[in-house]
Amino acid sequence: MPNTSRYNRTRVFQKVLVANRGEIALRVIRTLREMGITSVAVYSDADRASLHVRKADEAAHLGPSPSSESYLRIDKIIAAAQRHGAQAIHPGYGFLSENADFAQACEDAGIVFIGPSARSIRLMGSKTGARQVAKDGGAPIVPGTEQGLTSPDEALEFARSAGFPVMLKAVAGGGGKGMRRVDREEDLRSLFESASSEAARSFGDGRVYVEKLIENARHIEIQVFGDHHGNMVHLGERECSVQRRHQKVIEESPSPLAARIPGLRERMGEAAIKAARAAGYFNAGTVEFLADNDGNFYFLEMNTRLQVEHPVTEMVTGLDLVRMQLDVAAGGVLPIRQEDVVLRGAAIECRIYAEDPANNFFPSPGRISQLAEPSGPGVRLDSGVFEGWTVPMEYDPMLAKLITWAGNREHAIDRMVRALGEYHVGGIRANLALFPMILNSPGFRAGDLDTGFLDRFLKSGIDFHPSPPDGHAEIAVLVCGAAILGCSLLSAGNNPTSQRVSGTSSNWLTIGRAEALR
Ligand code: MV4
Repeated sequence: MPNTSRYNRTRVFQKVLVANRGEIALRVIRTLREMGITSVAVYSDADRASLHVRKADEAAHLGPSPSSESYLRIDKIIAAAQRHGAQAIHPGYGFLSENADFAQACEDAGIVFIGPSARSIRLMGSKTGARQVAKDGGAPIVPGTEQGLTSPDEALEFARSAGFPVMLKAVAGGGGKGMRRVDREEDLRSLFESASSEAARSFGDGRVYVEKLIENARHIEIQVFGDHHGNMVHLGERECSVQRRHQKVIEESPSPLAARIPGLRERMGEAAIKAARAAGYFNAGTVEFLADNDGNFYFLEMNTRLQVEHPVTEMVTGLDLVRMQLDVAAGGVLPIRQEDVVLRGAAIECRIYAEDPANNFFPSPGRISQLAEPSGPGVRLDSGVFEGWTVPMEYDPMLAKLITWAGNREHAIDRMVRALGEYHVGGIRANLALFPMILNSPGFRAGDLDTGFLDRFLKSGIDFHPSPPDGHAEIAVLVCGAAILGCSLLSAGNNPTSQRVSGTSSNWLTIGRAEALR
């Protein structure tokens, strides 16, 4: 019989192991169910009663709660896949998802790793290697060195010719670790040493390189997708500038900058494809850029996994990225060409963390005694929790992602504020109250974002909307909340007078403080 599948798969998976936990494990399990593929969950002691274990068809116990003894154990995960007869492993994000040795171990065991090749992961895992690959492929990179430096003198030589400020970065880096801004020549040596020793501690690799510092940039990333037959598309951009300490808080697609700069998406998309192609890339990947308001952009790094924020891309493209990952990993041809990719409307994602914004974002694990979840038009909730469940302290404190879609950005934001109003988490602290303040700030509404946006917002609140728009009196209360929240972060609770900036107090904060003192 002729193969009439438009995906033209050369093999089909009957059973797939999901090497992850929480909301992303559930996300993958849901698509497996839709595709008629049997799912195998894995879990640690702390996750015995977790949702991903309950929702999977089968489950394999890995070991004790620490990730190092469970979700990071390559040997145990491969053994579980073999025991259960899984033909493929989906790594999710975090844990082993960008571990080239894991991808290689899967291949060696005859199991399909649902992601790029071990070689692509390894190439992009070195930040200088990634810069080299991107540059050779023809993507613009930040001026800097493509090799690790052997001494601070080499950094000084670059800084003198390129001009200060510069950024020292770890070759093995990521997430801001081993990264130092250098403004003055006299600081370079000591900052070089501290960057190098932090890199050695964090990555077991103390090598450092240097780049020109790009000031007040946006973090915009391009979703790319390749198959094993040389086809590659990009699925537009995500604006991820709203972040704190290298942890993203709000993401959206399209980027407000793309509406202002005609052709930006196409130029960034083409650059992303060039970088990915140069790495021989296939499956889902994300190319990160720093971009300025003039439409200049520079390759930063490539994430060789499905990302936390992939749902905003799914909402505007109408695609299921996990289904595409599975089809492509099974040898299928990409179901779309570039001209088929259309971004429709706008989507926003808020990351809901078990942490207390009124108490310096202190983690707040514990039992969820009450849970009310939002729904309705244009609302998607990717959650890994349920009422009565205890959030373990061993792992990332992200509880859920709330995503809204609407015909345009303004409506998507309105919808997000509405959905957040339906959301209640009791028993533990969550960062829910933070979002309406950010979302309703004039800066966010105007799309005037850069990677310093959230820090400035949390610090001041003073710059934010002195005169709320007509008919939105409640925004004034939220503004006060931002000012108070900002001051409470600055004062770290030591200066009671500084918390009363506007003369009013915010109710949620008062309640939050009382509960925090219990
Ligand atoms: C930069 C930069 C400015 N100039 N590189 C932060 C984490 C790492 N992935 C790269 N990062 C940055 N690299 C140069 N040459 C500013 C940042 C940066 C940043 C980047 C993306 C998202 C958030 C950020 C927050 C602070 C700094």
